[in-house]
Amino acid sequence: MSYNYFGKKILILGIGLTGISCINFFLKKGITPKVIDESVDPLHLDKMPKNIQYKFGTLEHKWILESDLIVISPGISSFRPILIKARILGIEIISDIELFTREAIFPIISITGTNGKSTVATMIQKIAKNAGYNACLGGNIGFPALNMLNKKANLYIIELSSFQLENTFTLKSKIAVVLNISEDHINRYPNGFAQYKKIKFSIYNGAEFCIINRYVQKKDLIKNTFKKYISIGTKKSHYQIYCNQKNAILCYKNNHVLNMRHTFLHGHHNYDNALVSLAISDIMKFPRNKTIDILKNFSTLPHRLQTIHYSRGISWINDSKSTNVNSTKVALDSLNSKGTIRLLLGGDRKFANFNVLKNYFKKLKIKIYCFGKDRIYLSNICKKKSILVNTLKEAIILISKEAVSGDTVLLSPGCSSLDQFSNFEERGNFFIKLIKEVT
Ligand code: UMA
Repeated sequence: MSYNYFGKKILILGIGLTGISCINFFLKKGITPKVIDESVDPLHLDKMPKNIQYKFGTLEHKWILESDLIVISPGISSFRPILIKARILGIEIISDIELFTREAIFPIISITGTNGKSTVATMIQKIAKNAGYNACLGGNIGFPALNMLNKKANLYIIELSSFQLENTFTLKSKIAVVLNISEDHINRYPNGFAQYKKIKFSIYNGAEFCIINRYVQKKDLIKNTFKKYISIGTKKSHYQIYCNQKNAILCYKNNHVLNMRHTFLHGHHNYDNALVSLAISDIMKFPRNKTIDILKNFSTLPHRLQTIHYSRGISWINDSKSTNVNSTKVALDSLNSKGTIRLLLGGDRKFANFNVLKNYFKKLKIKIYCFGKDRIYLSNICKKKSILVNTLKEAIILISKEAVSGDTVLLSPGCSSLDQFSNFEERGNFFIKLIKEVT
C-alpha cells in the first residue's frame, strides 16, 4: 500500500533526533510539516531545516486540533489529554517507526525488550554484515529509523522502545523478538505494567517469524496468532542454554553450537543475548560459521557492565545503561566480588518498585550509595546498608576513601539519568572521568 501525504496538514511533535528525521523525511517528499516542541530552546534546534513553521514552549492545542496527521516523538506521552482528544476527533497520530515501516522495502528484524536490545541489535548487524548483507541498524539505539531509508541497505535491524511501538500500527517484521520484560517506564502508562507489556508484545503483530523466550508468559501472548514461532530458553525450546557452574553451552535442538567459554560474553543475560542472535541468524539462513565468528569476538557495548579500571585490588565497573531495576539485578547476578560491592544506585526511578532488590541486598556483602532525585526512596530499600548522598561525584569521593582491596565499585543506577544528566552516556562518561581523578 502506498501512502500519500500530499494535501495533509502534518504536525511533528518534538524536535529531537526523531523530529528532525521526520521533518527531513517530509521535506524530501516536497511536503513542509509544522513543528511543536515544549522546550523554549530545544536541544537540536540547530539541526532544524529553514522555513519550518514552529511553536516552542507549549503544546499548541489549536495546531494539534487542526492537523490531519501528527507524528509524535517517543519522549512525548501519547496519553496527554490533548492528544487523546485529537484521537477521538479522528486525527491520526503515529510514530516515526510507522512512517518508516510504510516505506521500507527490505526485510525488517525488530527487537524489543526491557534490557539487552542494543546489544542484540548490534550483534545481529555485525553477523548480517559478516554474512554479506548491507545491514542497517536504527531506532531506539540512537539513529532514527527514517534515516536508514537514506542508506544503502538490503536489511533493516530496528531496536524498538515501548514508546515507539505505542504509535506503530502496520509494522510487518521478517523477525520480531521481545527479549525479556520487566517493570520499566511505569510513569508513562496510566494502566501500569500490563499496558507496558501489551505494547511491547505488539511487536509480534504482522511478523513472519516470532521469537518467543522463556521470560514471556504464554498467557500474555494468547491473543497473538503467530505465523511461525521459534522458542528459546527452556529445555523444551528450539534453542537452549545448558548451564552448570563452569560452563554455558548454546544449543539448537539439543545439539551443541557454542561454548560460551570461547567468547568474551559473561553472565546469563549475555548468554540469552547470544542465543537470540543465533536464532535470528539461523532464520535468516546466515552461514553458521559467520555467526559463530562474530559471537566469539563480540565484547559488551560501552556503559554495559564494562570494567573501566582495576587498581589496588579494586574493580570499577560502569553499567550506566542500567536504567531500570531489573538491569541492576542482572548486574549484581553477574558479579563475582570477593570483597564489598559498592553499588551506586540513583536517578529517577520512573515510579518503579525496587522491592525486588530487597533480598539481594540482604544477602550480599554490599554498601549502597544512593544519589539523585529518588535517593531517599532507594535508601529505604535496605536502610542499614545504604548511604545518602546528593550526587554521583559525592559518592565517588566517599568510595575512594572507603574501598579496600577485593571490593567492586559498580555504577548500575537502575534509574533514568535525566534528573542530573542528559543521558546514560553522559552519566557513564562522568563516572569514568571521576574514576581517573580519584584512583
Ligand atoms: N519534548 C517535548 N515534550 C515532552 C518530552 C519531550 O516537547 O513531553 C521535546 C523535547 O524538548 C525535545 C524533544 O521532544 O526537544 C526530544 O524528543 P525525544 O525525547 O523523543 O528524543 P529524541 O531525541 O527524538 O530521541 C528519541 C529516543 N528518546 C526517547 O525515547 C526518550 C531515543 O532513545 C532514540 O535513540 C531516538 O529517538 C532515535 O530513535 C533514547 C532513550 O532514552 C536512547 N530511549 C528510552 C530507553 O531506551 O529507555 C525509551
